[in-house]
Amino acid sequence: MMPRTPWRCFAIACLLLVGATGHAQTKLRAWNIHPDGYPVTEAMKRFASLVAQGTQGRYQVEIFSNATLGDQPKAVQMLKSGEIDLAEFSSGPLSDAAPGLKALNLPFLFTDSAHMFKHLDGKLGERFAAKLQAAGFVVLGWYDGGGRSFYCVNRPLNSFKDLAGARIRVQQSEVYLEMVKLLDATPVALPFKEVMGALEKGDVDCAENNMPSFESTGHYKVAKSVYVTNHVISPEALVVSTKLWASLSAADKTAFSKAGAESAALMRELWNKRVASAIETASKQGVQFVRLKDPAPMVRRMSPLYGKYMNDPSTREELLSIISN
Ligand code: BDP
Repeated sequence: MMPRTPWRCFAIACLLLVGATGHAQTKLRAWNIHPDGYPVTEAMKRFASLVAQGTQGRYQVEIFSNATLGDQPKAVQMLKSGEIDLAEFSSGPLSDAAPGLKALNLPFLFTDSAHMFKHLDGKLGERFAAKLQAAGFVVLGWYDGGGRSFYCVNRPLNSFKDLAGARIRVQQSEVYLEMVKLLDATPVALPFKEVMGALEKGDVDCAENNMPSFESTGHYKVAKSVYVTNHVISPEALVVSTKLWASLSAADKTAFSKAGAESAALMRELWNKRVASAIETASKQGVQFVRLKDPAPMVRRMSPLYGKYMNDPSTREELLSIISN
């Protein structure tokens, strides 16, 4: 009988593993910025279990939540280069890697999430997905980033003019930086996880986000005035790297796509409940919500942005089809 050298033991272990499942297992690394219980995280968990089911356990998705693998702009680059396999991104930072997506960040473009999904679930979504694929990202589901609003520490907000002179945290994303400048305020691009500290220390006066993030980050504990502008109805996307996608068989691609679509449906359902509970939590803690009644003056203030992106050949066509529908 042959002696059991270490390499032989290893080879036998591999054979046993493959024998037990019928095939080898591939582990995939998924990046996520949100905590447990957040709609994005829960939908990604559903995606992971559907992928495992649909590929008979050959693909196992491990979710790294809370941006433990790095902040969003860094993760966008990591996914593009295939260093991570999967992620859920906001269209803000994603548009820096795929400039055609900048159209989606324009203020007051969509009236609400239903209007946004009418486009993203149709032809326009396919066009954006093609642009993303050319940049290294394969879209498996459009998630809801809801309406984003401004909120400040020690600064009552009754009009967008009250934001003038404030230092406002934004995502690292061109349109967001330009939008805040047009409000006569100073944009400060900071990673999501650093915003709470910056608000507490007074490094920034204000920030802007959707209500679930306003609540999950604890920003509502220090920023007590919210101006409900819903200035950007922001899409988010569950994406895999083109490198991973190219390595999948046709049947596995179908399993991944199905899992993506189902996870997006779950996400959107959880989202609406979370918006309501976030507003309730913040209200109970004394947060004052003032609604923007007439968006027209703020829209007029943003007009240089519309001019710029209508003249940009990478965003013009998409903008035209959203505006005309
Ligand atoms: C949240 C998005 C997340 C962004 C974050 C931000 O879900 O992807 O990173 O806003 O403002 O709503 O950075």
